Amino acid sequence: MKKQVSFIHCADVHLDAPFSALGKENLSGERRKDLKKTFERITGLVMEKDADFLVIAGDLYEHEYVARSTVIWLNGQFKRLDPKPVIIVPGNHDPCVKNSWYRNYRWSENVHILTTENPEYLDENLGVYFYGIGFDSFHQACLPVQKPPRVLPEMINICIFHGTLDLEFAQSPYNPADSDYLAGLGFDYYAVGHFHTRNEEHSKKGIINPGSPEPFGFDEQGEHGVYYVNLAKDGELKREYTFIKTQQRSYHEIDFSVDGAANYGELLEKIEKTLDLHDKERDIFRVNLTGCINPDLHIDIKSLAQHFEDSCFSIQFNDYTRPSYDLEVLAGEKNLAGVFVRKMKERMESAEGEEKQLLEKALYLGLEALFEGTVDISD
Ligand SMILES: [Mn+2]
Repeated sequence: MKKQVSFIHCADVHLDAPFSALGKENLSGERRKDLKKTFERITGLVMEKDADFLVIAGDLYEHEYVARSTVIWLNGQFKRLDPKPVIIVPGNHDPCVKNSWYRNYRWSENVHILTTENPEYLDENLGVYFYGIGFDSFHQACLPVQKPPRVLPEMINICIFHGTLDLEFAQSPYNPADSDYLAGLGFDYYAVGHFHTRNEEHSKKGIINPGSPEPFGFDEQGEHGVYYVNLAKDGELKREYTFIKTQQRSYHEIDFSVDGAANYGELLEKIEKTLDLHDKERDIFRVNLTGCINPDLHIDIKSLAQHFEDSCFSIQFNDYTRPSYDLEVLAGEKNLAGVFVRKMKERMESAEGEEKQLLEKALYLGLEALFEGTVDISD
């Protein structure tokens, strides 16, 4: 007896996520369109590879934000795959609560939603047994109590799990499980979802997390995509998996030293050159300005952002620069600035960590106030 199947495994699409961190409403709207394009790419991959089915391991949409029009569009995507099955396990952002779209919408016939009440789906045609461990509420501090799996040796057995793997989450656990426990259940493949960074660490046990197919912030800068998986059972199991990048845009956080910029024009030019190393019109940037700056050269991060607004999809600046005062010289002076610098240096010497940083900031703001008569603390 020989069994062989191929499928696409995705998770954490988060359709209609608000992207509130992007600020501007038009940008967050663009990002929501990106998510749809990404999902179209995923269903496109199922067709292109002529895969047998699509597995979605939770957080397909955001229950609190998803629009009816998006649900209708999503069902259209599923219909496009018909008769190839789509197997869904609800995550903590799209849990199978009472008013869930999973319960209250007439989905295309090829869609199978595995819930706590009904965690199994046996596809006789394909010879695959599916078992899901997901969410029927927004938070589950331990695994749901549900019908235990029955792994069928003559079938290919796939477990779809949305939750936290191998982590001590003392304060905020979401379906916590350890990889040895999962592996012990005896499935041939574990389609995991929840963390947005891809993880193949336990691939030898058949446990894979593709991460989100689209990144959602500056803490998700690596490659984002899905897995194309091949499982073959001929006495023994053969597992093959390939990562496929699907993201529309990337996030870049860049530390940029202003050292050596003599004037504003030169500063703009240097930033421009750094940005030119990337796809400015496509990607999302956060530029952290560091280093010492000539006190005459004021940095206004709002007008900087405005300057680059038209040539970049999204850009924001943080100002971590310090004015280049000569503290040694100032401390030797017999005036108010001299006394201030000496006192602050004394306090900084006995301080540590965050307090020290705060005192340093206070020192520079104090000097600015003394020399300029005014301080800009709007940011
Ligand atoms: Mn999740």
